[in-house]
Amino acid sequence: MISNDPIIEKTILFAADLDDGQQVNDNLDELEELVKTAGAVVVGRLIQKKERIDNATYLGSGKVEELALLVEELGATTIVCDDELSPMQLTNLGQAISANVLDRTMVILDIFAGRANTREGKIQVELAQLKYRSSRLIGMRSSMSRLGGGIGTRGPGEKKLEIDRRLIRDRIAQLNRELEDVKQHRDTMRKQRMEGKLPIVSIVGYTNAGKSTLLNHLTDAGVLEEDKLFATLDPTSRNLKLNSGQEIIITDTVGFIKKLPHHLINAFRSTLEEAKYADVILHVVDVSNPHADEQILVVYETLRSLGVNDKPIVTAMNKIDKVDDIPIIKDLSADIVVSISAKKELGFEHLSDALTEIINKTRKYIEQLIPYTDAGIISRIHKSGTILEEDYREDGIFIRAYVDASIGID
Ligand SMILES: Nc1nc2c(ncn2[C@@H]2O[C@H](COP(=O)(O)OP(=O)(O)OP(=O)(O)O)[C@@H](O)[C@H]2O)c(=O)[nH]1
Ligand SMILES: [Mg+2]
Repeated sequence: MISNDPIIEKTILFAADLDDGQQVNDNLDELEELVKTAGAVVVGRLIQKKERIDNATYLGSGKVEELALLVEELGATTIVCDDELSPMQLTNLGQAISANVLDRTMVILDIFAGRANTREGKIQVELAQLKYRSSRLIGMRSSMSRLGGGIGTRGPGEKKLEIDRRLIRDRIAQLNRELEDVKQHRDTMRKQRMEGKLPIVSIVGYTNAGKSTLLNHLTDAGVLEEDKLFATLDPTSRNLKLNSGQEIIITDTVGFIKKLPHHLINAFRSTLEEAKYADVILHVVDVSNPHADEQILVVYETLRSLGVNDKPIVTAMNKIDKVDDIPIIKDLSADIVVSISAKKELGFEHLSDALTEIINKTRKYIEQLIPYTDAGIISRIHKSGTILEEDYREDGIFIRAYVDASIGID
């Protein structure tokens, strides 16, 4: 796999503040978490209030000089921009400042590259990296020819870029073919899961909200949970029996974040779309995070952009053990909201009841006597339904239950 270039060490974060309601300092807090997760330290920040982004250098020329001085003063080796930089901005900043120039997307790609475990995850990350890189190469080429390229760069430089681009194109094609293979395998598994008729609950939420912790404490999934962003990349599914006896399949997958790079969304589409095949969305929110409200919005925006609409939603306000008073956080899209602590296993009963209630809404209610000869139906009701009452009588079993609409009884 092509590594995402430089090793990040001492970094300075920078961003333009366009006064457009974006909380730039908060965004930089999050960028700092990302940079730390990628294994580097942040030694400084620089924010410029601006009306608009400078096409050539992102910051204005005075600020670029200031940043160059800051880099020297603090001995920084890398600068990271909170927004995606264009190829021209990358080149120009790289020339003006003696440090590696990165942007938020590159940092996220770098984290993903370090986290991918499965074949699918690895292919997806490499694809995203290559696509990001090839768009930079193409841009770099045009900006270079505009500049005339300088002595010695133009001829061989262009040729090398041509070769790079062809290699990248070939590799992208090969990866796409491999991904197609893996996807088919996954589609088959998904189909089997859906044919199993067990309701599928998909855990979604902002990165670090506690999704994997919840899955681990509900089942014994053994998914990596860490106080780092994007601890989980690969989807994990487990069977879980709710208090009502109802069995479900519950899935944990990659978390969402503000400004999730679109190359990553495209490459990870099949993973992110896991929620599309769910009967119920379980939305985990970290109530101890001061930006919980905004994170909720980001989650719903991302779900919408993935085409996940109109699913019943249970929201679990998580980490209540970490706060003295549970803050008032509204999730207007949720059908049911419960408060939990995944880590301390608080509120699990309410969560289980909420899931049962929601699942039952997607099912039909039956109240009837089923002859013993219909053993197939009886066992399917046991497996996938919620039984409210069961009475073994002479001529059959009298059952009151919620069952999947496709079970052949009226
Ligand atoms: N105090 C407290 N900490 C929690 C709780 N739930 C999760 N955490 C912590 O929050 C951090 C993130 O948890 P994860 O389960 O890895 O979060 P995630 O949503 O899976 O994150 P990504 O996979 O990175 O998207 C870990 O350090 C957990 O121990 C909770 O209920 N209370
Ligand atoms: Mg996780």
